[in-house]
Amino acid sequence: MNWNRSEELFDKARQLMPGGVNSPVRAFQAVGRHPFFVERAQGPWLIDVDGNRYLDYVCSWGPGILGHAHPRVVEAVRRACTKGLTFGAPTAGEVELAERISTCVPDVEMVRLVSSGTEAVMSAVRAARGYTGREKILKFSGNYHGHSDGLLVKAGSGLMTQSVPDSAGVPEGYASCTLTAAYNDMECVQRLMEENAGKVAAIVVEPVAANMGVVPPKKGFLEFLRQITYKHGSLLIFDEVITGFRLALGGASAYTGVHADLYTFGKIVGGGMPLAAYGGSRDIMSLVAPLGAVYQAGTLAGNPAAVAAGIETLKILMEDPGIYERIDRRAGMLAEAFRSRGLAVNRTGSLLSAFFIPGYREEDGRVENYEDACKCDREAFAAYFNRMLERGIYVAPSQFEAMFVSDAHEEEEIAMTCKAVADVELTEIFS
Ligand code: HOZ
Repeated sequence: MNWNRSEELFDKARQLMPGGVNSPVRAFQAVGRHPFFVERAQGPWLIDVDGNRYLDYVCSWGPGILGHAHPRVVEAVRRACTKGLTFGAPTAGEVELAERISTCVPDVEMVRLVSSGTEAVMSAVRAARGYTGREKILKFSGNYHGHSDGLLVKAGSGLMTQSVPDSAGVPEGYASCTLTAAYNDMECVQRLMEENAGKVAAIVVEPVAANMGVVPPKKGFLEFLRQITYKHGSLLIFDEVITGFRLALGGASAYTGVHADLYTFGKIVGGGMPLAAYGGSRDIMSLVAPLGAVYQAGTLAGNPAAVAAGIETLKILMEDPGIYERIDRRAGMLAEAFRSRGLAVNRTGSLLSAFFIPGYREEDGRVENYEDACKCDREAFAAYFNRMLERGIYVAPSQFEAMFVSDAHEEEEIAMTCKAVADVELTEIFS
C-alpha cells in the first residue's frame, strides 16, 4: 500500500486546520501514523485517494448501519436536493421523521430536530434544568456527550484518546455544575445524589457506554438509575446518539426495558447527514420554545436533505427488522475471533471493543468502567491498528472508540476480518 496522495493532502491540511482535521480522533495521533484521505465508500468498503481499499468498521463512527451509500438513501437525498437545500421553514419531511422517531421510541412523544449530537445533549440538559429548576447534572467518567462546556468533564472519546478528560477553556462555573460518578458504580451515584439532594436536574448516561470502548451496563445499573432519579425528583436522560436505532429499532429502552425521561439521538437518525434529535414526554418537551421558556433554535435544524436521509434510513430499518439479528450475529463472530486471541472483549449487539490489557485473563472479568479501560496498553493497540490497516481492515484509530458492524458487512467480509485477527502476532504487539 502507498499513501502518497494522502501524505500530500495531510501536509497541506496541517497548515490550514488544527491537526489537519475537523475532529481530533481523525488525525490518527494515537496510532502513530498519518490519516488516509477518503475518496469514496460503498457498502462496507472505504477507498482512499491512493486507491487503497479498507473494510470499514468505523462506519462514520456509527451512522452507517446500512453500510455506505445505500442506494435508497442516496436517491432520497438526491430527490430532496433537487427541490432546494434549505428553507428555514417547516417541511412535510420533518413531520414524517418526527412521527417515525416517536413510533420507534414511544417514550418520545415530542421531538426537536437539531444538527449534531452535541447540540442534542446540550439542549436536553437545558430542558431538564428548565423542567426541574435545578442546576446540577450527574454524568459518568468515560461517557462522552459531545463537546458542550458542562459535559466536557471526565469525558471519553477523543478526550480519553488524547489523555485530557477535562478540556481547557471550560469555565470553572460550568464544570462545577457537573458531578461525575464511575460508570456501573451504584454506591457512588447514591452518595452523590444524597450529598446533592434537591440540586440534581438530571442523570445523563450512555445506556451502553461506547466512548471508552464499549462498556455495557451491569445488571441492574440502569434500573437503579431509574429508581434513584425518581426518588430524588431528577430526570433520567439516555444519550442514545450511538445506541439509538442501533441496539434495536427502539434503542436502549427497547433493548433493556428501562425507560428514560429524555432521549438524545444522532448518527443513524440522520442516515449519514448532519442531523440529531432530542425528545421525551409531552410534558417536558412543552417547555421548549416557542411553547415554553427553554430556548433552543437552529437555521439548519430539520434540514430537508438530512431529513430525507433520516426518513429513508428509518424506513429501511422499520421494513426489515431482520437487520438487527444479522448485525448482532456477525458482531458475535468478530467478538469470538478477538476472544479466542485472549483479549478482553465487550459486545452489545453490533457494538464491540477488544481491549488490549497486558496480561489479561478471562477470570479478570469484563471492562466495567473508565478505570478498567485505562488499563489498556495504548501502544499495543496502535500496533494492532496498523497491522489491521495493512491487511485492509480499518478499525477506529483509538482504543476507546467502538467497532461498528453494518448490514453491508456480509459473512464473507466478517470471515476475512476474523482471519486478519487470527493472523496478527499478539506477542510481538505486547512486547
Ligand atoms: N467523537 C466522535 C466519536 N465518538 C468522533 C467523530 C469524528 O471524528 O468524526
